[in-house]
Amino acid sequence: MGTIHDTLDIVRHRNPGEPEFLQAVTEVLESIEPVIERHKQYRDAIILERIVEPERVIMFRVPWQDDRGQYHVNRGYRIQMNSAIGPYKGGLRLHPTVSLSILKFLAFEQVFKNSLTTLPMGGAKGGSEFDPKGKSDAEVMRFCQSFMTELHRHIGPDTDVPAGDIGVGGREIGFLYGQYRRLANEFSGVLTGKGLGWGGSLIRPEATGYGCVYFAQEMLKSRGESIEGKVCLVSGSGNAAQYTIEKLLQSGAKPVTVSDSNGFIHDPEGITEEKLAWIMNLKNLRRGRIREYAAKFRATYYEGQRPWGIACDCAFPSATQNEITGEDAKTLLGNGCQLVAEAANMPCEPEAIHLFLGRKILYGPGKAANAGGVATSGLEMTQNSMRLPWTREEVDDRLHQIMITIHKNAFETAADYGAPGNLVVGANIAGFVKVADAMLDQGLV
Ligand code: NDP
Ligand code: 2IT
Repeated sequence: MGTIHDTLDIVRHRNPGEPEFLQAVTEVLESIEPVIERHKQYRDAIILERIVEPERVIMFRVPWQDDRGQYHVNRGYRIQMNSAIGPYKGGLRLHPTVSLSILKFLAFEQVFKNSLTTLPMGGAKGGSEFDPKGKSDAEVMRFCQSFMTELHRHIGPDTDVPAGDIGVGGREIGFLYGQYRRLANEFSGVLTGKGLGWGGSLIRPEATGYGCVYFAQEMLKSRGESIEGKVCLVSGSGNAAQYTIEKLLQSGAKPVTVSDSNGFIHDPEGITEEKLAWIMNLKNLRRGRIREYAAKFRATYYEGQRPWGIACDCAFPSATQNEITGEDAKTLLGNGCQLVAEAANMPCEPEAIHLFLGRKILYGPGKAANAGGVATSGLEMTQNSMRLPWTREEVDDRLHQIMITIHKNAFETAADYGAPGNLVVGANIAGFVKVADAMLDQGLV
């Protein structure tokens, strides 16, 4: 009872057809074995069996009408995974690939990530398989209003605080917030990623990317190196990717790729601030495809491919889950890549992680490396509670400090448990212990 093997069997049996959830649970459970062996109280209290079971799964119908008057129905979800250390917290994803499995993996990861941030936040995730691509603003608004019409009864500023993720940015958070405010008749910090004029925090848009580069700098520092001059591959071209590139540029690194779900561009001269501003306009306002970059600037577009075949020093996967396969990892290693920092959630397949750890390159798992986004959401919640906004510098300093602390905690925990330099072990154990101890303190929850 209470062992890793038993728990994985239960998860497999209880969640058929959920490969991503099983993948995330397996990665965490296998790496926290030393802590389960060292602490009998976790085994006695079957903490593992409890922590892999969501506290609550909400699934609901989202009917909406398109601009031609036709009716549609999508499925909405909110996975409230664990609230032992704070209100549920985590993003909403709108993407055709969304499924129960994907949202459960994301909610599970979020529990440990949020624990690492040092802030009091539980873990959750939600969304829908609704595809915002090709929809008008009015259609997206009607979808968001319908989604929130059901979701509002399950969330609250001290209960569950959603935010953005793939397909959910400032526009969608605005529509969702407006509908919540009408239904609840309250103006509160129930969502994060809000507009600056109505409760949002400075630096929240930048936070995931900036935080990931801060984390990468700490990883490099542990080997007496710096990011300056490093050739970097970035995948994706959304929120996480854009601000990863911005901070890389500010730090003197050379980002040379960017991608979307259709392909990637390689710009050997480097993506500059001007080119980045153009990408932001393309993706955030015109909502176009990244292939247009190659027509505008001197660069090569590779249709249907991912950027991992380009020679680099560092890689920043910033698009989606399982975007670096074992084969990609071999190519990256063969080309001399020495750092992988995950701005996306679970972008590396297990085989890739295995290869990176085996070769002892610097590997920063998402729940540590991309925790800056949710950490700054936590700072937005703090400012909302105080009804007092902080300056850009204050939020950025706090974000930077949090990323330094997460790295230190993961690094030291890894060494403490006999796996020096292994930030998978370090992040998973450090994130787990805080939540597990809270669950022990609170009785059978
Ligand atoms: P965005 O919607 O802003 O951007 C997503 C980007 O990834 C787009 O370029 C998109 O391409 C690409 N993409 C999405 N799905 C796929 C796919 N199946 N295959 C290939 N490319 C894909 O989302 P974010 O930047 O916010 O999210 C990116 C990653 O970062 C996700 O893993 C997310 O969970 C993670 N993350 C985000 C945080 C945040 O605060 N936003 C915080 C922490 C992690 P296209 O334009 O073609 O759709
Ligand atoms: O994966 C993530 O951490 C996010 N999408 C951000 C969640 C949040 O609540 O800010």
